[in-house]
Amino acid sequence: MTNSRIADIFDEIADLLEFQGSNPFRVRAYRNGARIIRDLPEPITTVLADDSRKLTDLDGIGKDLADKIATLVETGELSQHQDLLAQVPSTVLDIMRVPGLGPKKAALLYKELNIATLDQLKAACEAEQVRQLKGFAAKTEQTILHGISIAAAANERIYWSEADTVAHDVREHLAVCQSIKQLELAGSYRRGKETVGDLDILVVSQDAPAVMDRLAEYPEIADVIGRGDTKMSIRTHKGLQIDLRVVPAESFGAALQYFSGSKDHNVVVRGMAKQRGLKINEYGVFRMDGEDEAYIAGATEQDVYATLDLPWFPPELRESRREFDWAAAGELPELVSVDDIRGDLHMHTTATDGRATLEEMIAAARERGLSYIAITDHSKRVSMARGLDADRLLAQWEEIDVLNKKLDGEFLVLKGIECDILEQGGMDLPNDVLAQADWVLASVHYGQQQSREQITNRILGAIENPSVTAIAHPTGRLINRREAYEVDVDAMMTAAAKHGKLLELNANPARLDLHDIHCAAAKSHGIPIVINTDAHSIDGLDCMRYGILQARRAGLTKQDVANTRTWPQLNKLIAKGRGKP
Ligand code: DGT
Ligand code: CA
Ligand code: CA
Ligand code: ZN
Repeated sequence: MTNSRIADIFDEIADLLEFQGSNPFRVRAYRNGARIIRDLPEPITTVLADDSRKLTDLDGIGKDLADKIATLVETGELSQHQDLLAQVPSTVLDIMRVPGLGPKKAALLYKELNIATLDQLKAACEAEQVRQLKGFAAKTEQTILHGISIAAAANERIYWSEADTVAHDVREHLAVCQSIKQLELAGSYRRGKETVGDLDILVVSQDAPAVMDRLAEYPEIADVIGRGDTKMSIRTHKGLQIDLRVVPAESFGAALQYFSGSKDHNVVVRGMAKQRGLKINEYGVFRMDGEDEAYIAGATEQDVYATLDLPWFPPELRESRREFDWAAAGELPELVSVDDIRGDLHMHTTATDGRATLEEMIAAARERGLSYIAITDHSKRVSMARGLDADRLLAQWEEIDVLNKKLDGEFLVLKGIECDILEQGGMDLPNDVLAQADWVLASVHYGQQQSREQITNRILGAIENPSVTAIAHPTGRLINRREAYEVDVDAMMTAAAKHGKLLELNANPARLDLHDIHCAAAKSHGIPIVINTDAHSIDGLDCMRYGILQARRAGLTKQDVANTRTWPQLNKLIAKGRGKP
């Protein structure tokens, strides 16, 4: 049982207890437990399997929690959890997860209006019954209705980063199967799409039953959806479907090409094949020879594409956007990769809402092979995160000066800030302070419900400010949770190009903002993109690769991404926008 599965069960117990109106301390104990387990750097099963170690030696894990974890790992369930699930209608859990609702509000809806399913909730909102409850308003009904549609979508698609965890896990599980000659993940996962509907696994093996038997033993399996001679579908506890297909070696490339998609990309490929009297399917490329079909390729993707005089396409480009035009012109871009990145220009420390200190972030960034970072804690408007006022910021910069001296050119820490763009417009810190920074990100965190005109004007104001270097997470979307705010993206880009400002691709897997299509638009405006992790912890620095995938989907090259440059080169790039010659 994985750490994340254990954490999910504890969170669910907390939700169910809260729904029942249990003692808040008990609720909090489970929530804390969930957080601790989710953040553990190693699988908890490793600790359990090691006789020389005890769970209670881990930070924050007491006797009670340790017993429950041991029971969960040993038996796969916890009686408390089962009891609670028996007491509370399972559909109520869906209601708690609607954005804007939670266990408490769900309890009220259940008690007062007898609402136990999403359909009932939707109907009650539409009948304007919900607004009559204490703590609910007419506007809440709109929010709930919107939330229901988001929750429905979120149920169907998970973040790429989550799919990646499962992909590695299941790959490792299957690896012991001796008959597997090749294994590849296909589908939207391979294309690096920001959300994934299901995982598609392709295997070369002479012994399909053995591979399927092994998949059937996957510890995270909830049920087998279907099983045939060469294909099988399962569902995990988290509700993720995994499709497995076993193919012969001579079809592997064709199957990989077919099941990597996208569907639109493949429609074009098949059309081109037809024009040449060829047929392409998941088994190979075939030439029609009278009544017969002759196999001409299929072992590798390169072979398949070569029959159409096409180059091999990086999976991230296979969306039938511009890849075929690029190929025809011989101009397939050489996509940026994570190794090209030299600096990370958005991260937080314990000075505000980060969990690691300045020194810890520096050490972690060096370990990851970066040569410079910008420390960009929040400004004071973000009071929840104890945002910095001018004095605290200047003090942090003095600390950075000292550290840079010690680093002696081995590594560079830039004096930065993530400065809020205020609701009424203007920046949250005085210009004479911002002007002393090496790097200034401007962000919209508050007033996201404002009109398109208001938000756009606020962002344009920041772009025109000579102290600002880049706009962070420019559209404010949170995948599966919140739509982008109403910003006129084209006006933002026109202004950014004019004033020499950069736009961020925030690599947090829930943000990926700007997204691929906007990144491609920025490129055509001539705006360099800066890919930042927005790390709030050491692990957060590892999000860079999610941003890279999104950038690759946009067709960005090393040249298009500002932080592939050395700091002196990058500093030169932003100097124009900062009014410095
Ligand atoms: P997802 O799972 O919704 O995130 O998206 P995909 O792209 O992984 O879609 P999926 O899992 O339904 O199928 C994987 C690939 O297999 C898909 O990208 C293209 C191919 N494929 C699946 N079904 C069809 C089909 O009916 N026709 C064609 N041409 N291709 C298909
Ligand atoms: Ca899929
Ligand atoms: Ca599938
Ligand atoms: Zn940030």
